[in-house]
Amino acid sequence: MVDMIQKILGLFVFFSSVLFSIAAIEKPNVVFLLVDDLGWGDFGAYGAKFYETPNIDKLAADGMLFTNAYAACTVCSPSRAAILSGCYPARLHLTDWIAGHNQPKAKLKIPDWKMKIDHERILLPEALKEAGYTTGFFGKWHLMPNGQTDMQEHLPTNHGFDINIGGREWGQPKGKGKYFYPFDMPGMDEGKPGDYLTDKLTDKAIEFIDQNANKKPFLLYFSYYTLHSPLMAPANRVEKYTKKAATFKNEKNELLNPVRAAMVESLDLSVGRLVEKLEKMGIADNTVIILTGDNGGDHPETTAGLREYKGYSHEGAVREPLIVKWPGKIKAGSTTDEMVIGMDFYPTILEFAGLAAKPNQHADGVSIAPLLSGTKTELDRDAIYWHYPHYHRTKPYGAIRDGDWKLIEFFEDGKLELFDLKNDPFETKDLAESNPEKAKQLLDKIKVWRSSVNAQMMTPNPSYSPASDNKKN
Ligand SMILES: [Ca+2]
Repeated sequence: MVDMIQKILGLFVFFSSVLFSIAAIEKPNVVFLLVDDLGWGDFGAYGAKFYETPNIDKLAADGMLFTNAYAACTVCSPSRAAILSGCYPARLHLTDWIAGHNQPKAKLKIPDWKMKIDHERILLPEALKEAGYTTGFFGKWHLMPNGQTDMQEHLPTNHGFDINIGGREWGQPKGKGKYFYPFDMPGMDEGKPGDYLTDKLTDKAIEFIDQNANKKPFLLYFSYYTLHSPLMAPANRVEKYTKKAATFKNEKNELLNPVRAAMVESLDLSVGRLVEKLEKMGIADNTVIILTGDNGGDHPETTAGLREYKGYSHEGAVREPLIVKWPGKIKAGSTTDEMVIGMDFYPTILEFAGLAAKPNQHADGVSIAPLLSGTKTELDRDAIYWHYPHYHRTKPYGAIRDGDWKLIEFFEDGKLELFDLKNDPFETKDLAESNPEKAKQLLDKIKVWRSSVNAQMMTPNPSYSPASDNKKN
């Protein structure tokens, strides 16, 4: 009898573990790593020689590296909103960094845009939470209507995250010590002078993995404050790069800033610690890691030669590193040139978790899961778009990338720039005049798209003062 009970119990444990592992396979953990102001040339895997990123390079060697991954905007908030909502910033009417720029004398008036994501939108963490995930947010949020009465209704915990460590209205660390303790951020009170923000957020993320590894599947959304200004890093890490810069042969015109290099190294150490933790907990094989950035590096020498950088209208502002690792599911060391964009993560992650989309979820993304699994080499999409009805370093503009072609339309004067990115990746030859048919075809497509997402347009500014045109935007 005892034997029988033991056998039944044994069978029960066996089947439970089978069921558990099936459930675990069906719904992987997701570690989404979003780096702030990440240049296309900032990682070794993307050609950096001055910056050292062994852990990130290992991630690429173990997973898939994308050469045509894009942010949905050239600045922080819209790009972040696109990832979380799966919608173009133009559709959300959230088209500039919060709280944005105001140019009262400029030629065009900016639309009445939103400094928040509407609660009717079901965001990625909400969709995953409903499907049984535990959702943790760490780091920079920057999606709250700064100074408005409903600001506190738009914290990460109001948009589907179970916990929020570090997220508030800020677009950069603004606590007393900025990147060093004291941080003045939610859940970040403990510490001592000298503690470094990237390291401390990583401690918190590792605690989260500890607490959740053997429970429900989890979404760990780690939105690094780094590499945004102000550039600050621990002295010992800076010293290494100060020495390196003294003798470095800068053949590729990299930014030899030892502090920024130390920030990149701190990021790399963080990624290494997270990967190690997943392995230690025995959940690495059931965890997808996605690493990308929210917009281009904040310096022309961070883009591996791509034209311009954060806040501008060319490739250096929006092309991002993207690495995805899922052992056993994604071929190690694979690469793809297929173009992907921020909105794609939402449907991709839903597909990983075996979830179908519901109303009010993502509207503009395409799942890149078939690229990652190797079942397809091309996505069923011909073009991606940008819409920036604001003044920044750039004049207001819209853009399309359609295959190898890229068209930029500047709203003030209708000027068009056309580039063949395959033959001219650094956008040096404007072909708009020599190929007006292609320019017109792409402009027509932009107009149709703008209408389809109900994009807000600029209007003539009655207070326009031509003298203001010479001012730096
Ligand atoms: Ca940013």
